[in-house]
Amino acid sequence: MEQSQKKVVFSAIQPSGTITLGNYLGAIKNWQVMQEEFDCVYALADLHTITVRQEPAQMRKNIIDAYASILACGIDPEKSVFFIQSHVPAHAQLAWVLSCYTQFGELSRMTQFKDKSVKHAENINAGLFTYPSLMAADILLYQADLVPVGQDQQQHLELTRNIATRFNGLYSDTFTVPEGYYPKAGARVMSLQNPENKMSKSDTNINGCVHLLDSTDVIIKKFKRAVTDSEAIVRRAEGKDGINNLMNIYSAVTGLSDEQIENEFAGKGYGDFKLAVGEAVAENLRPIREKYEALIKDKAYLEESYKAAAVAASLRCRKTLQKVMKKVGFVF
Ligand code: ATP
Ligand code: LTN
Repeated sequence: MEQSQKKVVFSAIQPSGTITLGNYLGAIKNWQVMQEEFDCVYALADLHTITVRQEPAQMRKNIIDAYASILACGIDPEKSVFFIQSHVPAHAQLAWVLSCYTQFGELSRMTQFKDKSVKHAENINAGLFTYPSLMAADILLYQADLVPVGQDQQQHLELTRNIATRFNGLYSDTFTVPEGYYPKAGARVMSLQNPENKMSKSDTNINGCVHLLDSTDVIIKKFKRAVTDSEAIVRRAEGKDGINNLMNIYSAVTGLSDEQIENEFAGKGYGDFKLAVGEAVAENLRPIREKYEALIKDKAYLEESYKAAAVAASLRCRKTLQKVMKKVGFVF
């Protein structure tokens, strides 16, 4: 097999619900661009998903839906390896080892852990706490150079870099220390209803979150209801969280700069702007939705794709896992 000189990219997304506009603009859109230039490995992080209690039948549906949605976004199995994390046991194996090289204090500082502990106070399980060690294993298994993620994952990525550096220091060079890769526009898409919070799959206010598979009508309605402010001038400024968010989204889907957007809507009200953003987003997502509708009917193709990808991913990470086990002192 040709082992290319291209940089290795790794990223993953949890199949914890239907994919959102935030996931698309903050992550998947970049995945698609990067596969043209880099050696890309992408995963559905289903092991991470059970850190929050899931209903089994719904979880199975979410995994297949997310797999088909991401293919529909243009992730091409001929260009990238796109697999399901639980199909490659090396992830759980390396995660255990790395959890012994991750400090309690480091994990305690993770804001995602703190946030999710508040949100799921009835189930603050050990997996939720050691989540970043599994994420580090995902990335380090493939010797990734670049990890495209939204800004909310920056802290986990820094921890991954610390774990890799620590391990390399103890046992000589073993892991590539990865760099985060953050998209400019769309890095942090906020809720349309509470623009100080990020748009999230698990948002309880359905109007706050645009899903990848929402119909054109639903998308436009959600944007029409987006929370703004009382100034009625389309411009980026501190304290205008709602408008800033809409400008980010509009810029991410149209490629326009802030200045161009401000000029386009000079003298117009928020109603016009919200409609324009809704229409632009709906138009952007329409081909994805159409492709998804076709893919989700073809279960045989989906199964064939994720099975082949699991074999490819397993082969790629075998050497790194072996190297780690040997260095630590396990007997072969
Ligand atoms: P959950 O609600 O279950 O926490 P989520 O919607 O926050 O899920 P993740 O699966 O945690 O999504 O994230 C997948 C990818 O999408 C990550 O790279 C993350 O940084 C990115 N992402 C998630 N939400 C946003 C957002 N609002 N804006 C930009 N990027 C995002
Ligand atoms: N924790 C990430 C999903 C994720 C990931 C990864 C991202 C799991 N493993 C490895 C990048 C690299 C999230 O919740 N967004």
